[in-house]
Amino acid sequence: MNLLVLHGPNLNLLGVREPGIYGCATLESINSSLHDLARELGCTLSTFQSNHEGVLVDAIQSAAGSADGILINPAAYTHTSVAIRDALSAISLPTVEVHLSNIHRREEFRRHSYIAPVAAGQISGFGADSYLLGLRALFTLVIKRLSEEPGCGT
Ligand code: CA2
Repeated sequence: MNLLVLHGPNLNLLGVREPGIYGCATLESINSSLHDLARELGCTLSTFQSNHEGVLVDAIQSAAGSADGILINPAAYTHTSVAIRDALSAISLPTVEVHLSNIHRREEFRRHSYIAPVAAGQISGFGADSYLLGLRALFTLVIKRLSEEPGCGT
């Protein structure tokens, strides 16, 4: 199983600015913990960060042929991007949305996610652990999907 982790804009600044909201973990340390967990679960993982909407759309489209599921923190694009939502909807791979902060406890504009309706679920508010919980959720989802495929025993 090959899973893709996508990080949206400004998440490259993690651990450098605003530790009060987003914690002290850097993007590198989050990716490293995700790789450790993937090894434990027995799957492979690719991680990618971009500050650009179209680049994230390209990465999602490319995942159609190479990944079994997507873990995504769309960051600010969560609240604005029909393009990312449409890309996820088009490829229809199992997707889990994660956020470091609890987006429902913050400003009103963060409560709406364009991504949530095309994701299997959303994990929000557990800091860097949101990613690890999200990876476990995605892994379980993909295992279930693969075992439900016709010709696989059902
Ligand atoms: O809580 C999350 O994970 C967010 O996706 C983070 C986004 C925010 O727009 C979403 O509403 C919730 C912002 C990511 C910006 O990351 C920074 C990290 C360090 C310093 C400044 C920004």
